[in-house]
Amino acid sequence: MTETQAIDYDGLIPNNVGLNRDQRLRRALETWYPAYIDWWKTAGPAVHQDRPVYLRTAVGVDPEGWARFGYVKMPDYRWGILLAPAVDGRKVGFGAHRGEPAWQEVPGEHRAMLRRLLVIQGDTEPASVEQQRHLGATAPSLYDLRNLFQVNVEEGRHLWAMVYLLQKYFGRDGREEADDLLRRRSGDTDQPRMLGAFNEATPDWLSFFFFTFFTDRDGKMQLSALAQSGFDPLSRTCRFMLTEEAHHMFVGDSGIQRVVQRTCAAMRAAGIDDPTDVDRVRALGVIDLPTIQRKLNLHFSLTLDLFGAEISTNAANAYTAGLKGRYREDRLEDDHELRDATYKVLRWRDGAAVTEAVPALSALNMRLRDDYVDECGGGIARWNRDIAAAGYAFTLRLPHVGFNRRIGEFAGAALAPDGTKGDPASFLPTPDDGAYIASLMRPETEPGRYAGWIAPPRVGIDGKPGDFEYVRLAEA
Ligand code: BYC
Ligand code: FE
Ligand code: FE
Repeated sequence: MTETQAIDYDGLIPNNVGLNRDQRLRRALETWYPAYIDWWKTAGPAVHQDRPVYLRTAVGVDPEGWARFGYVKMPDYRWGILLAPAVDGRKVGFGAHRGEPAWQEVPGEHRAMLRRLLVIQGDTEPASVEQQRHLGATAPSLYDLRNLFQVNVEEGRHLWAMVYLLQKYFGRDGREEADDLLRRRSGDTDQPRMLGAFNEATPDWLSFFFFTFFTDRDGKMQLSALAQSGFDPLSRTCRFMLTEEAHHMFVGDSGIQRVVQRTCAAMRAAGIDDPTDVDRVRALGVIDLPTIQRKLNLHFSLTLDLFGAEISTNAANAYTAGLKGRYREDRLEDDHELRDATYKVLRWRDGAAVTEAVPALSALNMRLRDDYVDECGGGIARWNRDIAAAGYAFTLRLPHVGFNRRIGEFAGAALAPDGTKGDPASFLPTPDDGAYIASLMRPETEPGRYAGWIAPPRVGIDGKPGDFEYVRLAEA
């Protein structure tokens, strides 16, 4: 570890990248700043921008004590550019350049590919903020409202992370890409965000929790793969972004768990033995388990599309170039070049799912997706334990990976969640589900109180007591 870990807070843009020593870059970023704030105010949270929110702000990159908590109005948040400490003597860990010193500048031959990866990564961050723009109006508690805003400001910081790399290392076209990142909008017909799932609506808090559970976890997987990059500034940026990502997934995981707990408790109290008796369950003002399963089906399948096609030459090229590795590449034991290796891919052939061994290099998207699906299983098992503990014979399940897909092998294959032939639409949320959930989305703004469809969390944020005023709504 060499680089100093202290953050310079003096200028407009907190950073540990020596912005004061690079006037050209500093000017470029300070020019971009007002456009960013304008985007934040017009496309970011639609309500409560003028209220003090109890937020954590990154104040260092030391794993211990990197964040400080305090009340901040969101437009005043200090969005910083923070790189994890450099590792002395770091080498390119995989691909054709394996063993060469990690690059501190962009390798010319891979410039276009690297820029594309940065732009795609950067595009998802503001997209998610746009998707979640209206949720602040219906938060089930101040605790949840604060978590939403925490996720939002950190996704804003992740945009800064990519914009820093584009502006510092890509000159004029980097500046143009940075401007375009503020120009595209989630769901816009003319200038949509780049990847499918980031143009979908996040209409309610159940979707928000599934989004942070499933889609932020794709973020974790992709950032982990990019953290292995031979382009060292990207690796360091992603390593620090991953520190923040853990909380986003916690919000989703614990959010769904609290919904499940509340539903089960309400059914028990009402003497309901059959969790699929939807009318009776909904009469209690909680979200029935079958609806939760349909939302799960939707968000899981949308997120699987983000891994790209199972068999991809883009992925092979990015790996061979040393730009994007596998999940935990540095802990895997093989030649890290994958010249002769194969990997099993699930393919859709003549109306049947079949497993085929293909060259491992071409199957890197599939491999990352496999690692992802494994991880998703953990959260679902926890939710199911709560359902079982309440005495209900109902199991939430991940649908088949081919269910409801638009990208890759299974695009358009009409499968039911169990992998048999079926109409995907009949296993996705219906307009009636949406209307019912929408009817529950009323804000709870009293400190320590929670909407009736969700259980309180086990502990507060930053060790705060149950009735802590996470957002001061009365104060401007
Ligand atoms: N939608 O060769 P293929 C996050 C395109 S989330 C639309 O399989 P590749 C976050 C593809 O671009 C993580 N188009 O693609 C989460 C290609 O187009 P071109 C974001 C798609 O490159 C929550 C063509 O289809 N980061 O951080 O192997 C909140 C052929 O596909 C889609 C990254 O994704 C799609 N879903 O894989 C906030 C990391 N999928 O080039 C933030 C960077 C594919 O032929 N990106 N296409 O015109 C990548 O590594 C890769 O671009 C992808 C796609 C994994 C996304
Ligand atoms: Fe992010
Ligand atoms: Fe995130």
